[in-house]
Amino acid sequence: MSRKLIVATSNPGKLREMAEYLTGLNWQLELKPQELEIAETGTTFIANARLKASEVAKALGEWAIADDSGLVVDALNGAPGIYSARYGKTDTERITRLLTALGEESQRQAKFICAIAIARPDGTIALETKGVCPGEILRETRGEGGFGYDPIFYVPELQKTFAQMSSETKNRVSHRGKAFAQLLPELAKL
Ligand code: ITT
Repeated sequence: MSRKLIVATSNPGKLREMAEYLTGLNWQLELKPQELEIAETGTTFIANARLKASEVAKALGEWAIADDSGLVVDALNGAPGIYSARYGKTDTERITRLLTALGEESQRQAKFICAIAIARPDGTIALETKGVCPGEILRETRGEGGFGYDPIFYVPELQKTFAQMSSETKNRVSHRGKAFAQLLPELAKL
């Protein structure tokens, strides 16, 4: 018998990627109701992932999975970090603000971080993991795929931005891909 797993996100790009990792497992995925919004009051990615998973699980009385992620830019002292979603109203605004903040700065190292938590129906945390993907911030957008900050996040080893990669390639190298690679064997044991 398959159990229900609520995917606790309102971000369609994230949802698509999360679903790609989670299909084919013995879990029946269901999206959280839109009106159920959890305030991200934590000060770390892990804390916010736990909070979202736990509150959604408790509210619905079901297992829930949440992802808290963001872009950490060295030359901006780690900004936008856990505030990546709140850095602007749209993806375009967020990208423009980041490129303006960096200006002609030559130190453009950055990393994407993804924390994932899975909560039991009573809100206790059953699993959590974190994945990191290092890269650089370009001076302009490149590529059409992906979502969010993907068009300005360049991975030197592949000589491509996340937005220029196939979804298979992004899923293999990304912060979310790394977090799920650790999570999936543990999820299978639950
Ligand atoms: P939920 O909390 O509802 O899941 P959110 O968009 O608010 O959705 P976060 O608080 O975790 O999610 O913020 C993540 C931010 O980082 C958001 O602006 C994303 O677009 C961006 N982001 C995360 N992963 C990304 C990826 O793989 N590619 C590009 N941008 C990403």
